[in-house]
Amino acid sequence: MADAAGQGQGLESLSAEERRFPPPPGLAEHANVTEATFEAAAADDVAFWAEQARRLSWETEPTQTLDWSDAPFARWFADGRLNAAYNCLDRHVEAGLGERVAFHFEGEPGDTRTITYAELTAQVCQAANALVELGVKAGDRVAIYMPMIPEAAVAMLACARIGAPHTVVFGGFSSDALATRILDCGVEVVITADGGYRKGKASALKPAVDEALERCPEVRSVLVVRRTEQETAMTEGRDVWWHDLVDRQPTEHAYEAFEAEHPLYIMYTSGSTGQPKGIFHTTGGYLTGVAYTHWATFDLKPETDVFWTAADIGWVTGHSYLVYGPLANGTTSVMYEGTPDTPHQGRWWDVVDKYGVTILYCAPTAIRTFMKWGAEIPAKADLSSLRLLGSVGEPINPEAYVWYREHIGHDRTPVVDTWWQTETGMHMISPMPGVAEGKPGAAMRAVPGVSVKVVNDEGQPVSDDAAGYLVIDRPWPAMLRGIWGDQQRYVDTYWSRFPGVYFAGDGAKLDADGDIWLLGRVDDVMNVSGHRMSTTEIESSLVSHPKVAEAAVVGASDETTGQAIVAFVILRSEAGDGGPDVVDELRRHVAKDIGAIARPRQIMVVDELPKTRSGKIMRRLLRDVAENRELGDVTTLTDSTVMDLIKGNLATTS
Ligand code: 6R9
Repeated sequence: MADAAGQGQGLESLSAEERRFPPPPGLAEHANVTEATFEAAAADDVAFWAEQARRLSWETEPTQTLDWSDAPFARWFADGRLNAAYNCLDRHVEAGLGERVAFHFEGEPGDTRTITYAELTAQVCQAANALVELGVKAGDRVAIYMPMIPEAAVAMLACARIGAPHTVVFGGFSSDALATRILDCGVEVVITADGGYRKGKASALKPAVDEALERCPEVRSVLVVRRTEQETAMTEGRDVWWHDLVDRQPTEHAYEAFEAEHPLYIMYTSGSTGQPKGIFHTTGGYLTGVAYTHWATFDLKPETDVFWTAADIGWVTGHSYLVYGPLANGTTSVMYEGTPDTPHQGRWWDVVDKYGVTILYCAPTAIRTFMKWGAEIPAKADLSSLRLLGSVGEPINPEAYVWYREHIGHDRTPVVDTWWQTETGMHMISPMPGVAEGKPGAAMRAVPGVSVKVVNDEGQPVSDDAAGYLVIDRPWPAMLRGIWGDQQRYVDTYWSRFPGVYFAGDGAKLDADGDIWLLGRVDDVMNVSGHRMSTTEIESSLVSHPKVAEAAVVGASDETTGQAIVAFVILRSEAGDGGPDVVDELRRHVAKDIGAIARPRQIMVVDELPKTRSGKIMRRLLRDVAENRELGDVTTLTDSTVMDLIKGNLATTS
């Protein structure tokens, strides 16, 4: 377990954390979730979820709740039928909420759009009709590669409406990453844009699609939103402008209800091996899980709250808490296109002020960046509308938690640290703001209806204050239904380490109150700015460069990004010393191959890598080097002088 503690926060510093923040009285009094909720859920979790499913509008009400007879393949609400887009849109309009704002969109250059539920419904119907015209049928997969603009959400919901599972590929990923995903799930239609705005500039997206499609002959149509109006090459017979095709469609579309287990989307995520995994989610259970947790964790009051998830739609957080959860609950949300420091470092706080944001949900890496920029920046804006703050994506260090609460929440707002994964689909561990006495750095306890444990190597529950592995020992409605095209890998990855329970890949510990503290990944997955990156995937990319013989990648702790990518490479002998620019060349190669977020912070050229006798690279030692620490135990190395060599090497190259 040394690795579990090493990747996250030190156990000692956590145990010393004694600050406590009880819920503000007003919030506790009207809280959506109380102790009684936990008791009811614990008494009968299946009945609890059956009740939560009633938040949705079903064409055919389910009579079955959970079928776990073919574990670990779950079926939830299997005989129920529903349409996800209807649940997010039309039903609110039918209930008289058509004029409620669904999205306040803020573009990076300052352009804005206010979209009501009635307008969003009409736009989604038009896009659904357009997809039908392109020949998309229920069950066909559609890739979405878009900037953060309303059409991204419209595209997702249009797919959901016609039962075509979408796979959203983060716009920061490379053409190669896009091609791999298109090929893996057999996409025939891609929705994209000419470009988006980032850091004050129009940044093109369409050329990456063109490049990807050279490898994907099965793709027959590309639907292109005009956002930046930059020069864009269009391939005759394949590419069509959104405004040409979608805008002329009728604003009504008769939806069909699908089985609860109909696939809703596929989201690729890094695992501990090179190949990204296509995590797939289905309709009824997922929507139940995200609608419930969005309401419970954020103590949502949809009539009055203005909710802002400051995450990209290309990640699961954007799926569950920017699109499906908030819209299922009839929430008013903010969607922001750009970076936090464009045109100035106070942009987020201006957005909060302008729209009266009441709940802000973002990643610790953003909070640490704001800390670095200084508290005087948020102090200039009026943040008095905020009543609740959320954190997601990586462990939040106590200092960042307290700074967030103090300088953004002005000591009035609870902070909810939500632990979950692409695979879990919904929040799994989080304080419930009306009952929890917040502890900086702790994700606290499982949300109502969810059951987690911390176990040792043998799968036995650990005693208080000991570190172990986080497992989930009961199925939950928004759980992944598998890995697209590779169900054996699903069983092997998640259900084999500890038989019968779901292994999350995270280290955790329980404190004396039974509260859970997350300690970071225990596998070869790094967490860079809240994004999951696989060490193996980056190693493979480096090794694919003709000058590289061998590579080892580690996540070194980084003050801002949580972890940073540090690579050690051995060059091929024919490459000589690689030339003066070899490091730059390799960094660019990885960025091109996977995406800019995968570009290593540092690459060190070495002659040897530390390996165990069984040939496993000892990343722990490399992490020591990357973090400038004294070396840990080197006795399992084949050759213990290797580390001296590496350190000698670095002394001469740095
Ligand atoms: C939602 C999301 C999942 C991994 C997960 C864990 C880390 C997420 C966390 C957290 C500590 C939290 N993680 N939330 N660690 N505290 N509140 O981030 O999904 O991209 O799949 O990443 O992120 O290591 O296993 P995903």
